[in-house]
Formats: sequence, structure tokens, C-alpha cells
Amino acid sequence: MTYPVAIIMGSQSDWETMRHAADTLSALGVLHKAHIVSAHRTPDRLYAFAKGAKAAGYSIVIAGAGGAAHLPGMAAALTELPVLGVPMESKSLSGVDSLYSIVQMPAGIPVGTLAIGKAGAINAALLAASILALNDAALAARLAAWRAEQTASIREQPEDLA
Ligand code: RP5
Repeated sequence: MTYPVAIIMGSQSDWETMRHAADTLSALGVLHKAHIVSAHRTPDRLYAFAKGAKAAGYSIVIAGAGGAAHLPGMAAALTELPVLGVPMESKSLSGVDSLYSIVQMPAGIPVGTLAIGKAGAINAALLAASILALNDAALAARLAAWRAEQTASIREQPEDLA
């Protein structure tokens, strides 16, 4: 079975956020696998994962990390697959450290950087689905339905005024 999306994260502690990417992909019927891969604590695992990601059948990597968040950038350096980076909301600096670490890539090695925390995790999944949908009409239809459902769920006025 081919899993088009890999979700990697620097620590078990990132899963609380990154599970929202997984849940969003599941809602859209996009197969994915999640791995803990730390740029600092398991550098050999990072190298093996990123070097083998394309051959393993992945099309897109979503990478979440916090603090000195080198994982998305290092993964992008080691694979030509698109890498979407999700900055974790860190305790000490509220995720601004993670954001700056991920977003400020030197020209030549891109990481598509999303918002800090849960919103970024969900949007990384939606962006991954949009990219995959370019070559998958059934997924494009599911994504359009997901967005229509979201639109229909938004009230015209706040609840206690309606
Ligand atoms: C980063 O350090 C991880 O991505 C995580 O966001 C952060 C803290 O990790 P733990 O100390 O919680 O394992 O590598």
C-alpha cells in the first residue's frame, strides 16, 4: 500500500499538535504514516528517513518541530519531496522560536511554513491534500466537499444574537 503523506515530528510531545494533521488527512481519505524523527536526538534516523522517503512511496512530508526546530529544514535538505513545516507552540517562547527556525530557510532549500500550532497542523494537511488533488480527481471532490461543509457550518451571526 502506498502512503502519500509522511508526518514526522521531533518528539512524542509534538504529537498532541501533529495529530490534527493526521486527523485532517484521515477525514479527507488521504493515507499517511506518522514517525518520530528528531534532527538532534536521532540524526541518523532523520538521514535514513529523508533519504529513503521518495523510494518509500511518499509524495509529501509534513514536518513538525519546536524550539531549535531544524527538522523540517534538514528533511528538505535531504529529499526533493515537498516539505511542509509546522512550528510547535513552545513553552518558553510561544512558538516564535519554532516559527523563525522553520521559516527562515536559505534560498535553494524551501520549506513551506505554516502557522504555529494546531492551525498550522490542520492547514499543512489541507495543503498536502490540495497538492495531491492536482492528480487525483476523487480527492479533489472530497476536498471541495470538506470546504463546502466548513462554509455551511459558519453562522451569519454570533449564536446568542441569532
Ligand atoms: C524539538 O524539541 C521537538 O520538536 C519538540 O517540539 C521540542 C521539545 O521536545 P521534548 O523535550 O518535549 O521531547 O526537538
